[in-house]
Amino acid sequence: MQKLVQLLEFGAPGAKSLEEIRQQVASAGCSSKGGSGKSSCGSAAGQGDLPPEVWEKVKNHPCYSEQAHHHFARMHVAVAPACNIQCNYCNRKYDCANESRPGVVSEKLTPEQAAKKVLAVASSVPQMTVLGVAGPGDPLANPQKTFKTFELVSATAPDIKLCLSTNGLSLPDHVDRIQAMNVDHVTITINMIDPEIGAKIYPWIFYNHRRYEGVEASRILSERQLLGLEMLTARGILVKVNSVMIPGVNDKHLVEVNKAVKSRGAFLHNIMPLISEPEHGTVYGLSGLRGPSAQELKALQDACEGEMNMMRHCRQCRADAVGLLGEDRSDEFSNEKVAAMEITYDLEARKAYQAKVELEREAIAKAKTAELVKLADETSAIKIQVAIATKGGGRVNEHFGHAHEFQIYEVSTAGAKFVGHRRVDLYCEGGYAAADGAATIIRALNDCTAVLVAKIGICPKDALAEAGIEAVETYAFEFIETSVIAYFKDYLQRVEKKEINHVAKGDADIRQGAFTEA
Ligand code: CLF
Ligand code: SF4
Repeated sequence: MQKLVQLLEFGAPGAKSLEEIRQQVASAGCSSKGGSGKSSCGSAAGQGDLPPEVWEKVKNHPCYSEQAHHHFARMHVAVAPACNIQCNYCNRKYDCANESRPGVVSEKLTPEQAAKKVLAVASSVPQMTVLGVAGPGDPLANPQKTFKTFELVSATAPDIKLCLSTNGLSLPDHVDRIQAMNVDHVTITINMIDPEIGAKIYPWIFYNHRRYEGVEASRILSERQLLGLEMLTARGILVKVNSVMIPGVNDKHLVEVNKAVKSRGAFLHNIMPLISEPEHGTVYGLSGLRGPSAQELKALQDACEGEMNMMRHCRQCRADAVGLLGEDRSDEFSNEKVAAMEITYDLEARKAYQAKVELEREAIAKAKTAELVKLADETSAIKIQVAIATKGGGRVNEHFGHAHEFQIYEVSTAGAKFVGHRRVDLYCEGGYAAADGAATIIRALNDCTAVLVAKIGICPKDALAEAGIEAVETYAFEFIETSVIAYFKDYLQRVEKKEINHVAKGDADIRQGAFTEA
């Protein structure tokens, strides 16, 4: 293992890319003794924008740092099945919608199973830096299981950050324990501060051994959420607030929620789109309430951004998600597979991987600054959105046909900014183009001027061009933000020379429905 540490720290011939390093750590980390023998088991603020002690807490957390989400992964363990409230966007046979997309949890875990799974993942996925408990119910409605899991993990894998997500009803009762367990990151889902609006979201809560309904239930919930938020921030614990944007119910009200949570010290606000389909069996799904469009969501996030940092890279993960945000490797770590693994937890190798990522991030920041200088003389008021096919690492490195999602950047003469992502169905299924593949992707990217890809075939390229989206391979394997800025500079020049017309784009779809097999 010493050799591996040296390799990670100093590089070695033929093993220079992070991808190669990841693979080497994976193959050295753990193995499966399954029947087939050994197998692999495996926000926009940056360093200068935050106080050093805060940067230390967020720099490797994929949800709290937009930069980090290109490089670092999280995992959830489904140890918390019960819930103490009912949300109209949740059907308990699906994941908690506070922190997840609607897909069933494959397996519920005991704390002991969860701790073993964490070690297995950490041993083979060096990018995994955060353990979150996010359901499938509410972690603090299952405090014994949640805290036992944290206790076991911090004893065996002390470098892993602990994170939890709660509806907040029980939060004030557990703040001291959260602090004592060094849980530095807590998410509270706050969808309203007005109980009248709350009554349209929460039919009931169960509190102090009794059930409350209507406005009274939401008044208690809101008071407990805001009290919990104040108690956490007073202790220096970073709090992210998640809000589900429910058109016609709380969409306009969320600006008020944003002000209220900011004034109480929340670090980050994550406004997520309602996911609502009849097949989910939720009250909203069955009543036909729709989720917001991409531009409706963005307009609300933009309206709140002057107030505080907005998270725009949330993937509404499953309560048993494993991997980079946007990928799901939970299948590789089922109870059965984890039980058969030989686990070697190598803290030094993990640290070395993280140090290597730091160097890559510095290179990305330097390249971005250099590219931005080239825009210094531009005065155009044009602003466009560019979609990126990426599989991580902050590079344009995914083929169009293999992309499960596209990252969306807004770019103007002020620079490039991550503004969201779009989940899509794969264009290529088993080597063949999906029947309606290009059409659904075009609907998801309809507000974008271009898509930057590692590679794309002629058919989808032509279909995109017909829809007014330029597919560009020029920046294959380059850094994303540098590429977006370079593309924009070129775009402005072509508009100026009248080679192309700048056209304002329309709205786009946010993918609804369950991604149970992403
Ligand atoms: Fe999990 Fe949530 Fe912690 Fe992240 S997820 S408990 S803060 S480690 Fe992240 Fe997933 Fe969005 Fe949650 S992308 S659903 S915000
Ligand atoms: Fe569902 Fe989570 Fe709401 Fe509980 S808090 S009802 S699990 S979305």
